[in-house]
Amino acid sequence: DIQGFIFDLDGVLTDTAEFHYRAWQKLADEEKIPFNRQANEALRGVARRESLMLIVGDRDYSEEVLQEMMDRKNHYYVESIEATTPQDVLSGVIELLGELRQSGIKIAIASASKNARPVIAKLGIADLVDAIADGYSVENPKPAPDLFLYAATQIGIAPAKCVVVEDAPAGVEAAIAAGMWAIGLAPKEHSDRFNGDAHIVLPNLTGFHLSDIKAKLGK
Ligand code: B16
Ligand code: MG
Repeated sequence: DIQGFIFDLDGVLTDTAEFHYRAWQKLADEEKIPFNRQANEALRGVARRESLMLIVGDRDYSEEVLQEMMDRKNHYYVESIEATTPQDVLSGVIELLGELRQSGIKIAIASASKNARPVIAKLGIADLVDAIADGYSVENPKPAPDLFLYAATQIGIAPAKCVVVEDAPAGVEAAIAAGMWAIGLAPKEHSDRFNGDAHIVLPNLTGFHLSDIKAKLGK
């Protein structure tokens, strides 16, 4: 039976995925590197350095220049999350978190982002979860299972009893590698994003209940 829920942050609990995209786009434009919204799909949920490497491709930059680019992108991103408020929690999230807690389910947030804690604080949801794993928690980023396994340890629940909610292929891959159940969130036009790897694909968490998840997973 399901005893733990692990939520990704960007693109699941709030829409900062759009801010990450705009910050990378600005950097790419400044560096005259071709990049667009479609290319950004490959960066979804991917950690900062790995994202930059996907953008620069085989262009040869020194470590110092790469570092400066990551800092610049992060500066743009941090600026854009300044104005984040509890209003930015996505629809259905507060209801689901409340229902999970009432049912005695342990809850963690597991984000690849080094900015996860300030975002969670601004959203005002820190008290609704039992543990937070972020971009500082483990060394190997998603699609490695490490971050989710770390989160499961933090809430004291075996991986096989955890459900992960993700918007990124790299995140769903990480959840499967961790031996967990995976719910993938994607708009209808991108519902094939997870290549059939997610156990459940939903457009968003609006109106979704623990009982629906248990029924769909046969748990
Ligand atoms: P930072 P998630 C991920 O967060 C984002 O989806 C991804 O776009 C970002 O590059 C990554 O965090 C690292 O973020 O640069 O703030 O450390 O989806 O795992 O919550
Ligand atoms: Mg995400």
